[in-house]
Amino acid sequence: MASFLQHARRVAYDTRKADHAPVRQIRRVSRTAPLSLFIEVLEADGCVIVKDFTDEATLAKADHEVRPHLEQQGEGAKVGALQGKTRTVTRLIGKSATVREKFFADPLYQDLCEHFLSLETTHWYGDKPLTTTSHPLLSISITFDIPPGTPAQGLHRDDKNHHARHSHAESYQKGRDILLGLFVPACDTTKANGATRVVPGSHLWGDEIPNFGKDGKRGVVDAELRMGEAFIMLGSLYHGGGAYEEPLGVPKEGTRESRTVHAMFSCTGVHRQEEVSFLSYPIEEVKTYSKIVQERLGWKQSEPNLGWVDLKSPEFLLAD
Ligand SMILES: O=C(O)CCC(=O)C(=O)O
Ligand SMILES: [Fe+2]
Repeated sequence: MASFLQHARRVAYDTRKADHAPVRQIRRVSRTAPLSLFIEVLEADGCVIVKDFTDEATLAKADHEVRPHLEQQGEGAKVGALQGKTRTVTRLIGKSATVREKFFADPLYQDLCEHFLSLETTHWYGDKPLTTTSHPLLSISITFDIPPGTPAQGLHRDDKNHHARHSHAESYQKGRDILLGLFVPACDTTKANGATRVVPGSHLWGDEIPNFGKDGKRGVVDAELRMGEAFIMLGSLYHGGGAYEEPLGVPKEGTRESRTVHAMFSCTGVHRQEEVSFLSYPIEEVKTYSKIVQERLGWKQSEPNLGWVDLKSPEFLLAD
């Protein structure tokens, strides 16, 4: 297995072989598989599909909570990779208890965040060592809803927001990434309706101009997802929303035709969150959230000495 992976890596990432790099598929793994398999696939490919992440009833609940916010939206934002067509629901985990407690708080996703993003460091007070751990934070939660007539996004890395720098690597080194994303589709996503385009293996590329070939498709795979599946990717993976060129004539009853995906990104506990959680989620609402969500929003200090109030971890403010 290991040598097969090494070979596949060499073939897929050799940017000098410009024209015939094989397109790898995104691997699908069942949530009953050991965590180590998810880690192995993420390290090798930069992304993985969880086959049985959730179910239709849970997706229907999330849809019920999110859809009214979506339907209120007119023009989409023009910022970052967004080009004005994509409708969004920001501060998503405050608007949907289901997205928050069933998707974002999912133990598999959180375990992977802990593995890839937590930081453990030993430092010295004189000759006394102290080892501390900083746990991940939610960076942003947002629904991306693209209607027919949406062009493909330019392929990009989401850790651009944190000015991340990358050097070419033959194999994965823990600590390389500062973001881990979770995409939960609210409909089946296909090439025709703008499934996210991803470049498996590109998390090991450096910062030089990426080579997607003359046609811009080299190494690019459509992350076609069935409802109930989820897509997890490292923040250094090249990706972008796909094109939804023509209406397919398949809107759900009472809704506009669109491709809807709920996305959540976690960052390390020492990076700045994309959405300012303390201003996005009022304290009275945070008190009703599960403990893991409170912690991931920053209501627990990052050891040592970050995120304090009066030199104390802020969760005492949630106590009454
Ligand atoms: O809509 C998508 O599939 C991805 C959107 C995205 O990557 C972005 O806006 O940064
Ligand atoms: Fe992105």
